[in-house]
Amino acid sequence: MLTETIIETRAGDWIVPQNWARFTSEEHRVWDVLFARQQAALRGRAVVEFFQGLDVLHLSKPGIPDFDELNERLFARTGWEVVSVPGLVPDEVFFAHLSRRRFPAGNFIRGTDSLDYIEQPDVFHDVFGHVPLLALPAVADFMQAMGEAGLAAMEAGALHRLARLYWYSVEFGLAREAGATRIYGAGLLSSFGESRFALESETPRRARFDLGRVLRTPYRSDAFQRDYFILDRLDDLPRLLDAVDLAALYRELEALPDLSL
Ligand code: HBI
Ligand code: FE
Repeated sequence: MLTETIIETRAGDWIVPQNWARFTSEEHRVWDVLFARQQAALRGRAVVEFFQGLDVLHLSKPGIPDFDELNERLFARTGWEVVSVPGLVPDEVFFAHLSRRRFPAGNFIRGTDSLDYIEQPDVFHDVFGHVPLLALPAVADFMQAMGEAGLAAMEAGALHRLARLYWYSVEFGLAREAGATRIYGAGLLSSFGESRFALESETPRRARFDLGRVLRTPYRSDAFQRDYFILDRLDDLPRLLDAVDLAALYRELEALPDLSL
């Protein structure tokens, strides 16, 4: 236990070397299968900026991306870089990284036997789902603001609220684009089944994005969402938190019940 604690303290930022050379051809093949399948599934479903991000970051190159190569392009565009982590990291570590334009990405990939379900965010969810839109200034700015808002929410004992905002935008967000509803959330971009479900199923509720409502809507992390929120446009993201006193809003919402799932 002591050794673990010492290691954790020394690696307080939980960053581990990606050690890209160790990936096997089998692991690279899993990435290629997931990439080809998801790119086809997202045609006409993802915001166009997602495909532009894949392009400018050369993510169509076969195999698991080498973060050193990826970071040269990503950093040049928006000052973001991907750092390699062994899985879910503690909230305070996660949001601290975001606040410094560092995106924690898994240093492993799911097995061929579990292409459609992952316990922990792997390199496909993190890099295919989250990173392409980090090449877009509006999203790059919003993600850094989310890091800062996450740290402030923890201070205010309101992380569960901020986590909902993160969940219904960064992970499962929808946005209007060219007269249609499109996906921009990483959890949807990287999910074969839910990328269709979110746009086409009759089951979930889809509402125009409203910050107060999002902060009052619980979510589940083990099933498709029951609620999706739609931005009028993706470019509204960096202004979502403008002129909002989140701490005051958290206090106000304490007096109100959660909205039913
Ligand atoms: N750690 N590696 C990693 N990736 C995440 O997406 C992540 C995390 N730790 C905390 C966290 N997400 C959540 O608290 C946010 O989803 C709100
Ligand atoms: Fe994620």
